[in-house]
Order: sequence, then C-alpha cells, then structure tokens
Amino acid sequence: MTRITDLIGIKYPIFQGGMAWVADWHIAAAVSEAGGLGIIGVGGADENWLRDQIKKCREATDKPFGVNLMLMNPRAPEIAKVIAEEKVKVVTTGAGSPEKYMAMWKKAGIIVVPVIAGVALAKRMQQCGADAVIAEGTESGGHIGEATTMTLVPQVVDAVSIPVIAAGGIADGRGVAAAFMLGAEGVQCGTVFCACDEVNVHQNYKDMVIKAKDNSTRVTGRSYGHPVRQIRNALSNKYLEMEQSGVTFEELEGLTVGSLRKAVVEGDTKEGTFMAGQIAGLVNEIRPAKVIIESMFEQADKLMGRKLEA
Ligand code: TUI
Repeated sequence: MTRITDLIGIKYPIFQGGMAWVADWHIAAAVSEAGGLGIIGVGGADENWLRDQIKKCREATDKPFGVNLMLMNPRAPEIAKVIAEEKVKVVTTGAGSPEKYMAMWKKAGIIVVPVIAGVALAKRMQQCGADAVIAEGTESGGHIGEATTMTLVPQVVDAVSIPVIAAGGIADGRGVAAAFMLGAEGVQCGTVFCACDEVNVHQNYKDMVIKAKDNSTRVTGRSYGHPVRQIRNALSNKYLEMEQSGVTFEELEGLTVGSLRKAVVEGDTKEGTFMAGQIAGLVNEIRPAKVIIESMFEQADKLMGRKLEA
C-alpha cells in the first residue's frame, strides 16, 4: 500500500503505460481487473475513438482505469474535454505540459498524473495541482527524455511532495523494488505489457519484444529534438543513416508516417516502428496481465523483506 493505491483505490501500485496504438481497452481492462491501473492510450486518435474505448472498457471492468493524453495530438483540446465529460478516474499525459487542462480536470474530480522527464516540469506540475507525477527515464520506449530512471526518480522525489511513480526499465519485481528504494510509490510499465496475452497487437510485435536483447533498441530523431526509442530494424537503420547524413526532419518525416500503425496492426517487421524500452531484453515470454503483475509484486515484496497480504 502506498499513497498511489490509496488515492486511486487499486490493489497494486502499477500503471500500464498509455502506449499509442497498443494500449486500447483490451489491455487496459485486463490490467485493471488484475488490480493495477489500466490506461487507454489515445496516441494520435480522436475524441470519438476515445468515447468508444471508454464505453468498452467500462463494459469489461468495473475497476478504475485511466486515459493517457499525448499532448502532441492536434486534437488534444477536444480529447481533454471528453476526458472531463466522461469523468475518467485518472488521466496521465505525455510529451508536453498539460497545464491548460488542469483546472477543467480537477473541477471534474479527475486524478491528474502527468508524465515528466525532468525536475523542472515535475515542480511546475505539483504547483498547478497534479496529484502525482510519473518520472519517466530514457530507458523507456517511444518519445523519451535524457535522464535515466536511476538518476531522475530520486531527484524528482526530493523536489516534490506529491507521490512519484517510476517508469523506464521496469519489468519485474527487482525493478519494482529498486524503484521503491529510489523513493517511488508506484511504477509504470509499458514494454512488458506489449508482450502479454490480452494486448491487442500483431503477433509480430509481441515476437519482436520477446526476441529483443539488452542492446536491441535504438533512438531515432535525437538530433532533431524528437528522440524515439524503438527496436532496431530495417526502418530504424535507414532513419539513423539518413539522420546522420544531415537530412532535415521534414524530409525524414515521410519515412515514418504511419509506421507505428504498420508495426502494431500489420506486424510489418521491416517498415514498422516497434516502440519498446531497453528492458525488452528481460521480457522473454508472453503471459497474462494478471500473472505479470502478481509475480512482479510477489518478487518485490520478498526482496523488500515483506510478506504479501492475503
Ligand atoms: O509521451 C511519451 N511517450 C510516447 S508519446 C508517443 S506517440 C509518438 N509517435 C510518433 C512519434 C513520436 C511520438 C510515443 N511515445 N512518454 C511521456 C513523455 N513525456 N516522455 C517525455 C515526455 C516529456 C518531454 C518533455 C514531457 C514533458 C516535456 O516537457 C515539455 C514542456 O513543455 O516542458
């Protein structure tokens, strides 16, 4: 039990990352049913898609779940409104500052938990009313910051008084215990849930994660200020080659338009973008969400010298 489990009313202090294209109601409902916080990731979708997903998730579970708003989405203002109207229990945000939506969400009674990649934004989020923050290290998949989880989490913990959730590089009980030692009161995991039974992604995506090794991910777009971590493949190789040769961001954008969809929906191993974190090397089997979560906390509790409560 931590301030996070108390605040949200969940059994285990674990959030499932709101991964674009990957995290629809299937995995969100499964994680929430298992006692964690499932999260529907809106990614680049619109408000109508989200309304439908919320409805389906509510049909599948009566446990709390959340929605992730990716702030680079051009329809972010409309989506933010739907989140308030639907009175979703928890909202997490990524890839920017959700400051302008905070008052509306708080008025609707929503628990607001922004993802941050640095201390300054964590402080600002606390100031404008965030209930907790997710400190996401550069080990994570997708759009990332510079600091590692190991360095970021304790610095954020020291800078704010609201609960801190650690993300980036966590896929088992050792990672959970380590995060708690750094002062976190919960964890957020993405990669491990890309390879679970209930997640609605192409089998090739799951296989890419399962087969990945410690050194299988690459970060594209760093020189443009848009770093994205993914599993190395023909597309990431080509992107990095062109990036290193000095091609402009605009010229390169065409290469990756729709590539996340190609990976998740079509399982296109050559031209898809398989976003995943560095911990993919530790993920070696496909398991039900419930097994992933329960084994993680059983191991963490043992490591921390505690017995799991009945
Ligand atoms: O948002 C993420 N991860 C994502 S979003 C995404 S969708 C996408 N698709 C194609 C290309 C690029 C993205 C895939 N993965 N994680 C949360 C996160 N937020 N990581 C880093 C940040 C962040 C960075 C800067 C949050 C705030 C921030 O500050 C901006 C500011 O305004 O101060």
